[in-house]
Amino acid sequence: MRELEEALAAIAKAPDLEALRALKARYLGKKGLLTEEMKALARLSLEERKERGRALNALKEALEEALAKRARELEEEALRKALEEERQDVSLPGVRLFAGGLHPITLMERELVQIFRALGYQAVEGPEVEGEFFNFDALNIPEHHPARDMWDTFWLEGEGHSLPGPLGEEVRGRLLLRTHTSPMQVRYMVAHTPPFRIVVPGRVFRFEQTDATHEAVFHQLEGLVVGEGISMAHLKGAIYELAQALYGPHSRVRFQPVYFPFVEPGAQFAIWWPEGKKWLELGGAGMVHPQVFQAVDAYRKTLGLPPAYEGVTGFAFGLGIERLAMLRYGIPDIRYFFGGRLKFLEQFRGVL
Ligand code: FA5
Repeated sequence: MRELEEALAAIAKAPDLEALRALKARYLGKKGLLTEEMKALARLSLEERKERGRALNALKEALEEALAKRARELEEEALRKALEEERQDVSLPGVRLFAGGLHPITLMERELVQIFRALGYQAVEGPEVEGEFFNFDALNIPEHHPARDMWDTFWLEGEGHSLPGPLGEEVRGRLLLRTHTSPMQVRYMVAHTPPFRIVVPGRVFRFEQTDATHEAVFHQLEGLVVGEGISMAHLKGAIYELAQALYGPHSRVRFQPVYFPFVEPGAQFAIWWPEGKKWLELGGAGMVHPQVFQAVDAYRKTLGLPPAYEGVTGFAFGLGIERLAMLRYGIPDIRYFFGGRLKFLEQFRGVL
């Protein structure tokens, strides 16, 4: 029975379940030692077989019991270890989940659009890559005219480009990144007949040095109202309503004459910010220049459309969205908006 003692000792010391399985196969498996012994019984006499058989059965039971015991021990040990290692401290503070947030410029843009929607304006958008004709020529800014220098331009390389016009027609010519949202005035007028009121939010580009209040990429909101009898008074009224909606009943508006080729008379306008006690220069405005209406009707003619802008007048304005957002959110430098710093952007996201 020395073999038995050895076997029991080996089982009791089996380091893991795999070693235990190997031991089981060695003693009790199909070709195991005990199985072989059992087979050998056949060669014994009846008397010997009985005795030896009983002993082997006892041995088998002892081995099975030892194997089961060791298996239980190993499983318990594994469980204990897992519990120890994978322990969770349920008293630790949880991880905060953040929802996405809208960019401050998007928030400001939406607020502005909402204000004008309430006044009956429709919001439309236009392409950022524009044709020279829509960004300049049709707006009464011919090539070589000094007024072009008002907008330092990013030109797309090469000649002979084409882009879709207001009605999807192909327009050939030099391409640029629009320097203002005003080209949408032309596109919209070509494709629609007055009366109408629109605002055009969008991104614009200027080949400019940046500083705390100037970016090369920024956003504007264009407004255009055309119809019979539209006057400068309507323009003042629109900007006044904007001031009231933004800064309440104590806000005021101010207009000063200024030159833009596509309006006559032209003005720059400012809104009184009661909280900060200062005037905010917001943008340019004026009455749509007759040359612009003529350029639009001439373009309509090339598309086979009848003239639509004889006998109407209109006003237009264009304001910078970043300047307003800087005040709204207390942002000291315009370059933070698109500097791509998470620390800045994270201030505008929601928390779940
Ligand atoms: C224009 O772009 C004209 N299209 C505005 C206009 C529309 C006049 C319709 C008449 C009728 P201006 O270049 O001044 O004008 O720009 C308008 C506003 O955009 C400025 O008042 C300012 O608020 C903002 N802006 C201009 N340049 C920058 C810049 N580099 N960075 C940030 N905001 C700017």
